[in-house]
Amino acid sequence: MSLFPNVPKIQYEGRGSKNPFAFKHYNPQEVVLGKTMEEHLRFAVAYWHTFVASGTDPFGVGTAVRSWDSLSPMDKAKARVEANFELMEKLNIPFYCFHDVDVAPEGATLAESFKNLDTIVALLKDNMKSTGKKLLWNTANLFTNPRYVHGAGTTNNADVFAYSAATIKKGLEVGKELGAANYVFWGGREGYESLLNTDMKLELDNLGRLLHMAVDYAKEIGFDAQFLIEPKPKEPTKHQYDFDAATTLAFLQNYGLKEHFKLNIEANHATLAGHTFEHELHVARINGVLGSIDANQGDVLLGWDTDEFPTDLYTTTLAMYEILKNGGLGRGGVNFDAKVRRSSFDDEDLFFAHIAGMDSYARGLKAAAKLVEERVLDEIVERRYRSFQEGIGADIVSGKATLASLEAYALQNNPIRNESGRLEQIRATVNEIIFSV
Ligand code: XLS
Ligand code: CA
Ligand code: CA
Repeated sequence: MSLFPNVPKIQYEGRGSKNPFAFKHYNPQEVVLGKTMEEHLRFAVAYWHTFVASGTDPFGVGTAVRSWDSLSPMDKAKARVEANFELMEKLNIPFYCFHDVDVAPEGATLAESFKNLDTIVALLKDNMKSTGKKLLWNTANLFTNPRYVHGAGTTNNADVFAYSAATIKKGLEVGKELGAANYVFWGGREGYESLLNTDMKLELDNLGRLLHMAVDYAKEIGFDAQFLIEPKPKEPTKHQYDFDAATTLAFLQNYGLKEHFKLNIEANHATLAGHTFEHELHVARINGVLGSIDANQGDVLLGWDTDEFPTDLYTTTLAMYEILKNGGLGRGGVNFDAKVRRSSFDDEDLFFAHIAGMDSYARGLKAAAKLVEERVLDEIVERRYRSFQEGIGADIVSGKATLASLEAYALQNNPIRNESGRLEQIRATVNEIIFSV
């Protein structure tokens, strides 16, 4: 039985198609820089936004109209599994991602929650087998339930720490059972509100301990997923410990975890941190930890995590540029951690939203490929830094220069000349490339 009877299979029709149920740019088998679009992009559906979110906001209840709305919690969970695989099939999306509580309702006890999860995981496994769809990543939700009011791995309450550890242990077992390519840690409640009642050092040490336990356990059970940690600067906590890529990297290095983790970089989290998405991707890339992305966008006029579907071509182009420069995302992918607007409450909107996001990334990929192929930015950057290729600059880079040798050089080098950065001209060039593909 179809849960989305009004939606046909979405095909690539190309630029100029007026069919809203068609891709205009995402052509999975089209080869770009030696790989198909499907291989480059590794799209994933975010279970929580697409099948669980109902459109609530601080001023109103849900608006989404779904066929499973009136079912009991377990039946609802089962219907959502069907919906997930039908949507993936119709949109030709190969991967999905979920938190434990997205797929199965929490029980009255931890044991009951695990039992519910086992039932649904078996169903997910059957569906994955029959459809060939894969799990990009799973994760444990350690932030929604009131028990996490003071944090999970960074709580003041050791009982909550133990509960969190048990939940992560189960998450790793589920990931293994479903062959997840990655496992994500996003510390929603891992932060603090005020230093007046916080032992920051103990909290961070405990978080380091928890992540080491997870690394050890994954090894013990032979779960070889790539571990990912996802930075976010605020919401829900005022001071989030994993503020941005650079902060998270320092944490991983301090606690001897860098070799076990990469980063899952989300666009909206980047902008909340006061960075561009490409900045965060770049920081991760040059440090060798760019693992996966949560593809969405914020709203410049709103200061919160709106998780909109990505449609800004400038951002998708520069994001894909970083990904191409990274040599791809490896086991990672492009996960649509994005939700339809509250006013887009029909089932069809779920499809239109994914089509918009997939086309925007496909178009970004094509533009980025052109930037790479024609070495547009490489040439600009190489030219701009050419003073480090010879003379005194080469001495600095090679380590030959000392303060004394630089003083001797500077004393006789008058006047110093700088060159224009030509930023407006460069932006116009990038615009031309985005228009042209
Ligand atoms: C919330 C986060 C979350 C993570 C997974 O803002 O984006 O959804 O991706 O827990
Ligand atoms: Ca995310
Ligand atoms: Ca978000």
